[in-house]
Amino acid sequence: MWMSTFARFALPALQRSTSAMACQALRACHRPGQAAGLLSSCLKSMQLRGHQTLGSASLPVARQSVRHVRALDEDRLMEVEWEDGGHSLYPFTWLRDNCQCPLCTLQSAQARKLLMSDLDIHTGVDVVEVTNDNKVSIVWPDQHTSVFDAEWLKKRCFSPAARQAMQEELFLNERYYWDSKLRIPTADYQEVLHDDKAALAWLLALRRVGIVYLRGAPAEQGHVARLAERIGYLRLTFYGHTWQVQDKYMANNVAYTSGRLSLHTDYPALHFAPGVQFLHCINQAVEGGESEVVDGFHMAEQLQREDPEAFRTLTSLPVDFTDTGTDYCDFMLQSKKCIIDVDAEGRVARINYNNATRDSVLDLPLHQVQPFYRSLKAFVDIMNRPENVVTYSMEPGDIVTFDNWRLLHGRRSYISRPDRLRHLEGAYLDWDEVMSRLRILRNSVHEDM
Ligand code: OGA
Ligand code: NM2
Ligand code: ZN
Ligand code: ZN
Repeated sequence: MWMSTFARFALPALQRSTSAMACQALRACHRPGQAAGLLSSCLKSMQLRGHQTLGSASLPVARQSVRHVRALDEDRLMEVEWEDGGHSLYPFTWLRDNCQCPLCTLQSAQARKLLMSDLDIHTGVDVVEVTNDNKVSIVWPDQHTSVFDAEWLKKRCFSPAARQAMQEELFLNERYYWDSKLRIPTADYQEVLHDDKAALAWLLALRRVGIVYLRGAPAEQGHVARLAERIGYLRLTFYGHTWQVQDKYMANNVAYTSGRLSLHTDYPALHFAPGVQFLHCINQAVEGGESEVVDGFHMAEQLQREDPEAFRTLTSLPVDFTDTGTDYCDFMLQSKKCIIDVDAEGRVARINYNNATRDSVLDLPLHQVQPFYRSLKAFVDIMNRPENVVTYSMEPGDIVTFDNWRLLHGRRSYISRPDRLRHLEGAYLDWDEVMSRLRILRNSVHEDM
């Protein structure tokens, strides 16, 4: 079932564009657990944001042939003319720095051996030529020789379009923004564990959509750790390697009560908050306990449009967060974070907000206190709009996996009975490890095709 779905929708997509569409293999459901169409249909209701590089970004580079090379000595650039008529320029300094020979590169680690102290950043070249096997050869003034593969060079072309395509291939920063109409991409837990194509589709959708639902896990502890091992390793925090969300006596966190959790990101009290979160439902409450999620990037963009002043405030004022207690060991955390982080281009990059751990210490001059509250209220009002919130109810055996730098999540209050205590097991990972596994899976799935 999985294979046929995948073969029809994802494999051709993977051949064309690795990142964009493998996630179509995932089934998508309005409420996880209901049968529904493919992710492609849910994507129709979403808006594609970020770099618009879908077509070119992840195209495997076609066989590249070099027609001609020449040195532009004046500008200290090498110009490559490609068979398809295109041109690329490479600075001499960069070429010398990235010589791939065994003296300059430790091939077993694909790491640079050449030291900066041995790099002449004003070097010229003696000879540049195309070799018989279509590589580019450079002889440097000291007679050291570098040989560059055509495809290797093409991927590293300095044109804005090529750089953008390479960055998208490496980081997959293109996202689908969504609202309450999202049909959460859903996959089978066992398939994700045992099938590389299923695992790749899972991680691609986790990156692009920010949330993927997995069904079919046994309703017992240990499976968020098993899932983390599928990727690499989990992120240890003061709440342990994995943690048990239950109504606890003398709870050290509001999550460990039966109360409502308003929409939040986990752990803003850590300066480096966990990038990815897994929550596995082992037992659901008799009443209540439903889950809620919001696309924080989408809602922050709405705030920017509708209330630029509030957006400016929340992207510029650092807020104190605090968390004190004992769990894995005793802890006393303090952090300072803007509630909305933007990247160098001003795009929303991360949300840091948990009302429970926002500190009573508020390091602001008096006159900024009321404007801060007004801005936070505007943020929360947009976040809570019914058209932004996706609600679902987890059943035993379900695992939700989501981007904790992007999504806000919450739960309704619940009533447990002693014979049916609500119990979720959670774990954190970081995006570096998840992206690492995603790139490896993408390469191995490609090789199999
Ligand atoms: C948490 C949390 C969700 C839930 O523990 O931080 O968000 O459904 N839990 O209990
Ligand atoms: N838990 C669920 O920011 C937070 O305190 C989130 C973390 C206790 C591990 C809750
Ligand atoms: Zn060399
Ligand atoms: Zn949480």
